[in-house]
Amino acid sequence: MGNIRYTSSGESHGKALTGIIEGIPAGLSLTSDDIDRDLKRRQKGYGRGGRMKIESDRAEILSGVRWGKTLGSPISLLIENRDWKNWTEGMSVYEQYENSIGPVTRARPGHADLNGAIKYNQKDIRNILERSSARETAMRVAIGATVKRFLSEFGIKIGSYIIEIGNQGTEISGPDKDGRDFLKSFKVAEGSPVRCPDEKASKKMMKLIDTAKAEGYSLGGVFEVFATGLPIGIGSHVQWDRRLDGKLAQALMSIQAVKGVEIGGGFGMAQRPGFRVMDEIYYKKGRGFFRKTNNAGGVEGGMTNGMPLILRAAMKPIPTQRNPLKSVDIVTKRSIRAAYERSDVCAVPAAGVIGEAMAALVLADAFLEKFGGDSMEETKRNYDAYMDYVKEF
Ligand code: EPS
Repeated sequence: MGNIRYTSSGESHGKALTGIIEGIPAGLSLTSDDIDRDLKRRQKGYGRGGRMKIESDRAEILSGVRWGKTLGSPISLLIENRDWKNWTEGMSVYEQYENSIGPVTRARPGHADLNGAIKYNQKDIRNILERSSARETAMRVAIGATVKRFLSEFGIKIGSYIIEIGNQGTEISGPDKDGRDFLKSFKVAEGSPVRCPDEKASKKMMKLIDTAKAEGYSLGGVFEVFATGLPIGIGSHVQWDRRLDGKLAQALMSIQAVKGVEIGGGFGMAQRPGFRVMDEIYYKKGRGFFRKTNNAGGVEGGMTNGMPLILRAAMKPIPTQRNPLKSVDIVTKRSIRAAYERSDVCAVPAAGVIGEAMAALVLADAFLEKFGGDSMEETKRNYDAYMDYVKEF
């Protein structure tokens, strides 16, 4: 990282989330509508809890854009937390409200609660859970939407869909033959309440979520993120921290509750003989080099190979559950049941949208490492020249 830099701040029930992204060249058309579209997508999804009925996320662009175009300067964004109005005292920055609500002392297994409380020396777990909460991913999605806008200028499209919830999967997954229609799957998934491209499986997934909700437990699942239109040669083999697959894995792993990441054929490839794993190379005049399979998921040697990028991430069930698990009160040290106020039953559909944002940030950073440019014109000039060169190679 370094070509695109970004950071965010904000507590889950604080006043707002803020974010800054720097490195997008000058002259890119950008409006808050581009961002709000993805924010809305992240909020949807069957299985979300009461909080999403309160929030209606919108991003305000505070800087870095003039008359609808980026300036090349840092872009800062603000997303208000509507729930803040219920927490003005409990989450106040002023000390006079210190005793307005009691402390959270019952750590939830699987959450940041216990480790965070010990590490930061906090006897009120709220001081940890407010930031570890997946609420902050709203800002990741907003920041990610700005770079998706940038990448789209170069024909790069990024999307996601859900391929598993609990033990319910769909056949529409995994690497496939040349020409697999990612965009079509994406379009179908966008119309599904669980963001799954398979209508039959969608219904079964929803049923599973209904059962989990009724019985008071949470569910995980697997989402797939794809990117099409990537040129050959984004990322590099020359140093461990320039390998694109490594960066993508880290980016997806950083999403709350993600416990596994695969690229292309992923874990399944370990069981197959080599001749059933490698994507053989072909050449045709006019078309250039091409592959008939995509087990590599679009990355070989830490670089894009011109095939669609395919990433999968496995999300564990959300730790907060209506039927709380056994835990210990961090103050009294007595055995108790973990804390529960409200929660989502399943947030895998939302995690897919977050995965798109994280992948887009890695890709935009590596893209700018390759092509550079302080203005869109400059980046496009560099990109076009390289694409002409690749055609001639
Ligand atoms: C979250 C717990 C829930 C989720 C939240 C993530 O929030 P609350 O504690 O306010 O009910 O709704 O997700 C969001 C607020 C969001 O915008 O995605 C958690 O503990 O991670």
